[in-house]
Amino acid sequence: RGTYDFAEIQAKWLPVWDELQPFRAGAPGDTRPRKYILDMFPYPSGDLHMGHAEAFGFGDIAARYWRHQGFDVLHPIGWDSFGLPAENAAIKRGVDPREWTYANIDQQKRSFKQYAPSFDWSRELHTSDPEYYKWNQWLFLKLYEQGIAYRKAGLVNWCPNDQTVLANEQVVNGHCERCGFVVTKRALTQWYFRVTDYADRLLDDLNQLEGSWPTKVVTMQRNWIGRSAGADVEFEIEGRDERISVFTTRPDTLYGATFMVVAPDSDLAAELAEGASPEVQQRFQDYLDSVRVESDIDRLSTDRPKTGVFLERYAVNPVNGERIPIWAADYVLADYGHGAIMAVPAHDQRDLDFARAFELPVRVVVDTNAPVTGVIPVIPLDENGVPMLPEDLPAVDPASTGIALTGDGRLINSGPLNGLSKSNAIRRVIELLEQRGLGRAAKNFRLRDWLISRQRYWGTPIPIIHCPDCGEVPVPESELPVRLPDAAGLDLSPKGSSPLGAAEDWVNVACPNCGGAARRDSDTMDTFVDSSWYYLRYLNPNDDERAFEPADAEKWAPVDQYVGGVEHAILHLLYARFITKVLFDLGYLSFTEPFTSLLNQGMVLMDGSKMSKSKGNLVEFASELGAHGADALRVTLAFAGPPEDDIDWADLSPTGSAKFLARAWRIAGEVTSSPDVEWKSGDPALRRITHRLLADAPGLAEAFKFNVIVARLMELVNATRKAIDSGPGAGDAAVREAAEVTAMILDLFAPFTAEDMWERLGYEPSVALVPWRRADPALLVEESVTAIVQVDGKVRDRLEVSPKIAPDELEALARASEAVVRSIGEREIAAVIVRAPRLVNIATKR
Ligand code: ANZ
Ligand code: ZN
Repeated sequence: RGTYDFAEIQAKWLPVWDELQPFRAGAPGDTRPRKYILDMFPYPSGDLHMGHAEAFGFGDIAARYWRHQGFDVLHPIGWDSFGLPAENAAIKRGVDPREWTYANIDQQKRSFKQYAPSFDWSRELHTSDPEYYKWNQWLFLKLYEQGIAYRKAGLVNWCPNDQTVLANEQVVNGHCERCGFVVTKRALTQWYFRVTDYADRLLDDLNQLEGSWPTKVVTMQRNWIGRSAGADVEFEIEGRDERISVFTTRPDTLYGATFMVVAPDSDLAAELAEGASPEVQQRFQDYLDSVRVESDIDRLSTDRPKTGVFLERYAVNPVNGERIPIWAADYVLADYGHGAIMAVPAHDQRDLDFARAFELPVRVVVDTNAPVTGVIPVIPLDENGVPMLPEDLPAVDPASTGIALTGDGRLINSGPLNGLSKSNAIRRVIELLEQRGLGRAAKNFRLRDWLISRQRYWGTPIPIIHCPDCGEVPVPESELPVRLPDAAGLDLSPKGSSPLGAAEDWVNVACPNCGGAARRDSDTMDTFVDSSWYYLRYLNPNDDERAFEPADAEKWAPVDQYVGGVEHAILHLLYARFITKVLFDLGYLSFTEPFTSLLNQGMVLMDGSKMSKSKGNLVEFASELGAHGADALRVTLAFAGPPEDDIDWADLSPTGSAKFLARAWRIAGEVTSSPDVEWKSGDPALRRITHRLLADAPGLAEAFKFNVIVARLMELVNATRKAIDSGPGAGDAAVREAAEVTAMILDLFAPFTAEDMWERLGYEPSVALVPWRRADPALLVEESVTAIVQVDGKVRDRLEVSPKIAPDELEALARASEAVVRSIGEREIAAVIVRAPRLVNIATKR
């Protein structure tokens, strides 16, 4: 019988799988329906860690499950191998980023081979291969043709430590996502993708994903895109020909606008300041210098003292002709809305803080004490606890309380709007503004265009040539890829301009247009460009004619199940959704969302905190793999809890999992019946457990309740053990059936053990391709017990009932029994005693 030795089993089956290639997808002529199961590809920094083990374990459960359900499953793997960390590590260690990266890939690959997710290795890709990044460049050119890729000068987020620009998405609470340094602003000409053109669609299409994506992720995307509805209102400016537009979500409060604020770092502020006195101009300049180094988060914070400069200019309120002062203040951002606001201090907290700091007038225009239909007003109580009448309510004066009135109510001090509720007033004032050509309904997004230029070496070169005569000239498609020059001889240390600029042989080229001396764009692309479409490249990663074949996309995409970390809830997923929509618009795809269903795995913690080298609590994947084997690790991670939850490695027991696997494996070796045994002859009790698992596991797997399936497998293995030791014995057909089903389902979690069990049960590899056994409905009905019905102490009937039957239900059945009715005849029933589920005793009057 042997003893269970995971190392031996691993060594035995790896070469067999390499030979058989059971996980190769898309064989010609394969008529099975298709599924695309994708894990977010790893970043090759160091070896795999427990987080990878968990995430890729879950992805593999899904892939294996769908194969058993009869699908041709595409489950590929590749490496997100460009990017800053490789470059920084390379700088630190003085090695070539390419060598460092590919050495890490080799190591991760070796670990993956041991861990054995059911990848189709023939589709492996690396984004840092010219064969891959050529198509990033192709994509860039497509976007450029469409005007979706464009260059503009502007203030960009700048990390002074990494010496590179950052996308808004890479600035976390004002700090660099990667190194934690405070992000500042810098004026640079950069490449952008016009993701804002897609803002409405990116938002609206989230509705389709609701229910199949985690709610949290959908909400985070919604907030990030941040659509708000309101109005643009135009203000005349004294001494200026053109009006100034402001965006407001509360046009109903227009009569309460008592001043205007412009962003100090906007062109508008600079222009308005020009007309001011020299002292004010100086004050403005000083203020601007201080604002430039502030983060947006700080600027928008409500609990900071308000600062600003009066520009000695006035605007005219379009509805009442009132003259209002114009200030420059940092709490208004240059790149949101129009970079200017109408300030309504009575009803906006930041405006109120500002008005109180600079003694500007506060005018209440919404009576928030007045009841509004559909809104239940909170009626304040007086000191005796008696509800106060509206006329007794204390006057709420934001100027003295310092609390802005942001709620609903009835409009006051607002001419034609008086008496209207907030929403009606918004509608009415927009009508009035539209009639007079002074404004219109408008919406705004928090989302900004995607800044994709990076001043770093290890990325995809931007395929543009700058010619002194022709300007920006795209590299002709036939000349792609623009290969990254060797790092040797280049100074990779961050300095604010791309290291590629110093690669003289590379950067100096003839203009494709006029042949004159020109220079290549020396920036590289944000690596999120690489990952925005990689799911399409897996369809044929060796295609050197095109990025992907639309017919393949039609066959396989969108991805049916995407698995990865919640840290990608915004950036990567938003960009992939965006690029998918662009490719749809260009006619390459027939769908608009890349990932139909998303699973975010939780984190693997150690003693309650995130594992990290610095905390010294890193559980090394390689050593765990060596100690317990792939199967025990995978079972442990799957059994630890719902996949979405964080798990603490310290609480888990890979040795417990190994014991369970050994028990299952031994059973397969003890079965004495042959594969052609008659299933029906087997022990019904054990068969019921087996078939209930067969019936329940699909629903559990599709709801990601993997831990429940493992628990049920443990139950089945225990029941099988019992049947062998103290039941019908190892030769019973039900024992064989249970062992076969155990092997088939165990393949989701412990592929090596499952394959070995399968062989011990007398079959050829691979268990991974065994079609799901159908549960026999006859074995799914609940067990029944026999209830005895007595009339006056004599047994009159026997009923087959559920062991869980309720007493009144049992009584009703007993009273309805023909034999019982006959025996009672004309007599009257005196009493009924029910002992569910076994006995009903009916006594009659005699
Ligand atoms: C007047 C007003 C009255 C406002 C009121 C609010 C309440 P969201 O929802 O985030 O879109 N705003 C507009 N542009 C701004 C900018 N560039 N920087 C900072 N704030 C700006 O917010 C829209 C509201 O934020 C706008 O509506 C405007 O203030 C302010 F009782 O206008 B509101
Ligand atoms: Zn030229």
